[in-house]
Amino acid sequence: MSESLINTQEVKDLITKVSGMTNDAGNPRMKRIMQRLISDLFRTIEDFDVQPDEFWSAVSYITALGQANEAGLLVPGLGIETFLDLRMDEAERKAGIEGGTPRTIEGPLYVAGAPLSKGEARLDDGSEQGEVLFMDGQVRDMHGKPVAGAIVDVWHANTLGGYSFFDPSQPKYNLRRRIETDGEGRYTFRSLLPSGYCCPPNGQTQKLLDQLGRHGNRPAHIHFFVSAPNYRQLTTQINIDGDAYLHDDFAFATRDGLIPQVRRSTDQAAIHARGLNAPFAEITFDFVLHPESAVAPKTVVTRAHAEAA
Ligand code: MBD
Ligand code: FE
Repeated sequence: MSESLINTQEVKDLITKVSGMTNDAGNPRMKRIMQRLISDLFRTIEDFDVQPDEFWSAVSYITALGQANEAGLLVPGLGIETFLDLRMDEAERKAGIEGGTPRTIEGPLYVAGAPLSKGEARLDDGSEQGEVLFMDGQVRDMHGKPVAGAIVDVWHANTLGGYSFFDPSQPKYNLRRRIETDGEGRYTFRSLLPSGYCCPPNGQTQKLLDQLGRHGNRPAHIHFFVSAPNYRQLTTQINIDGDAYLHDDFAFATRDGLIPQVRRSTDQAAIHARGLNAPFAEITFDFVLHPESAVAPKTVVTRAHAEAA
């Protein structure tokens, strides 16, 4: 090809008009971003000589992705949610905020409004069999001072890797709770060890991952929002050590400092003391929060969330 089409005046004028640059209405920031996005798209089409059939298959893909409610699944799969985390980390470093518990992505499967209890909770209702997990820990500030009254909002998958609400076979708010820390900043809960998540095998996200030669698996993990007045909200996850996908997460959420030891209890006396009849797992994990800051970006992200009906 001789000359670049996107450098011609005709196409430059087209992009200028498309992005509303020739009018005084609308949103100036949106116009500039759209101008960049459209330019980059045109450049990509030209550089790769994208054929109309290929282009229209991409349009169909986006349509199907939205219809399947998988946009929020493709985003972490393409590393975009991790990139947003890295940007937040960088902004915090520039604001002098370092250390504390690392953040990692929220993912698409949070449901707002889970039952709230003080100090402790049980996340499962006993209807599912699996390895019992007891998890506990303390919420502290950067000086090691306990944060009483913090809210630990926890959610995770069941033993099949499914999340309640999105998996309608599970009870309402199954494996989802909000726990308020006690006077010493402590929380504790009983649940079942989750399994890893796998993208719907016939879904739109997996369809694109297939084209990239990638799997759609996440290692077993447990999600948390940890919040308290005057502290920066922490969005994070812990991974269950030993999972085959621990360092091969399709959503790129595994981080150093978020892989606590899993203690296995096989001692009969300990099993009976817990009222159980099989070995169980225990995890202790503390959350360290930063004080709220006027010079760093806000940590409470506005994002559409489901709420169980
Ligand atoms: C999950 O459970 C999850 O946490 C993410 C980020 C993506 C898909 C499923
Ligand atoms: Fe998850």
